[in-house]
Amino acid sequence: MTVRTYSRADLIDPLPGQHFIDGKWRKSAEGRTFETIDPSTEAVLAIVARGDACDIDAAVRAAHRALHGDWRDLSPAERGRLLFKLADLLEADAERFALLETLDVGKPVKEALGDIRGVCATLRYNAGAADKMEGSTIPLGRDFVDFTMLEPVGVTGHIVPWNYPLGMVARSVAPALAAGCTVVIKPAEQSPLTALAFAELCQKAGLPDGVVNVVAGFGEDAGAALVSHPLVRGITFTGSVETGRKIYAGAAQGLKPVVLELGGKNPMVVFEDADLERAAFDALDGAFGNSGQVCSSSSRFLLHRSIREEFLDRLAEGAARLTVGRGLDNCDLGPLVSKEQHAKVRSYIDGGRASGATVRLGGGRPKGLETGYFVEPTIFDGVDPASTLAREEIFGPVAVALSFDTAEEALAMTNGLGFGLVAGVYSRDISRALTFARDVEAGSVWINGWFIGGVQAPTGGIKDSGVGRERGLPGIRNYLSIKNIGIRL
Ligand code: TXE
Repeated sequence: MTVRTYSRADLIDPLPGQHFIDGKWRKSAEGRTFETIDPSTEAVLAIVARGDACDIDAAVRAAHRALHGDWRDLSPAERGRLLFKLADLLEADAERFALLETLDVGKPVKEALGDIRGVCATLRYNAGAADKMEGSTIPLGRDFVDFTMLEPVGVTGHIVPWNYPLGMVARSVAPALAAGCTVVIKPAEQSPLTALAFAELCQKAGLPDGVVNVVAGFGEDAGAALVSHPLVRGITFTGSVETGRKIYAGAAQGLKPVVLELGGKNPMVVFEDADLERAAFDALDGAFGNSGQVCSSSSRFLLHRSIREEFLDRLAEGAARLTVGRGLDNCDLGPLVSKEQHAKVRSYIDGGRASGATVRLGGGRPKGLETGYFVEPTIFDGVDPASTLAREEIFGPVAVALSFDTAEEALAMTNGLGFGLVAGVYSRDISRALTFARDVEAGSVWINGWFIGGVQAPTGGIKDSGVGRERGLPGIRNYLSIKNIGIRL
């Protein structure tokens, strides 16, 4: 797909910077706004309505009305058809959405286009599954008929992060809609634009007013109000562990089910018999793709001591070739999303140096990029496994290398953290790889590849990395409630 040139004004001006509630653009009840920043230039990109509990209440009530309106009367297949149509409209408008994403979060346009294609795939998967979610019959004996009906859980709240702004919206909203729920989305304050544009597109696709609502704003006011609203019957959140704990606690008060996808510190374990060319190639995208702002990034390299130098040489050679620049230019890595994220990553790099780890590559601001939240692809070697560099989620383009001698040691290092999102293993010995996969504490295990998966494959974490699974059919079941019906004959 080639990128036609839109001016900034073409992209930003048609969006009124208001919430999308009940099929209409609406200012905040209190008239408050906030600025969204272009992380490539640090300049204000757009002024957006800042929602609070009043706006959330209006959105949730609209969603609640829609739940009991025309939407309820559509058959699952008809809901699916609307989602297919939405995917077609988005595909036709992919370039605009990708450019908006690039301006808002800085990612290279080619990546943003990939994200939008991923959103189309997500919509289509869930569209196709809408009329295939079946209940079951329960064998109670000759004198009874007992069966289950699946019903939408109700209005669901979706609190999304900024690393894949529309991708994260679609990941939970598409299955919720396929299940027949109505939704209120709270995009991240760093990246509200594509979610707002998407809500308008939902209306164009024919989804009834109030089925998809978006309230822009901050976590502590709009996000928390969504979690505690009594008419919201389920919460899906992707973000930090700290905020995930707050959301879980808030949802518990209202006894609401949650899906939480939190952080990771995902080990790529490379054994001495691995295909090193493959592993180092995957590691480039794994560690530096989306500037490392990926929950499932390969953020810890556990390298068998005998191949460690060769692996790191290959990785450093590839990373040195990555171009860093503004997302609208044809670069490999864009800036980090925000000043705060930039400061966080910088402090990990400084702390890593101070802890005695060796900077094998990068560690600074790329030359010629004096403004914008840029960080060079960075590789740390000689890292103390007990250091924060080795244990905490950095969420930036920072690869951290540790060594091991035995499989037991690699497993202990892998399972020794609170996180349990993804673990990867590279070995030509399938028995060794599968033994590792069996014993590792993670929601996903990838063998001889990284970022293996897609909309069909469930994803999610254990331990501090989260609760529940998204994608695939389990992703739709999150939004369906089981009703059991028993009949005495
Ligand atoms: O996350 P938050 P932040 C990790 C990553 C990053 C760190 C901080 O390590 O450096 O989190 O990022 C909303 N009630 N991930 O501060 O706070 C908020 O408005 C309800 C990993 O951006 O988790 C936003 O919409 N909502 C991650 C969303 O939560 C609240 C992706 C995420 O914000 C809230 C992003 C509250 N009290 C960051 N407080 C991943 N797993 O992919 C905030 N929010």
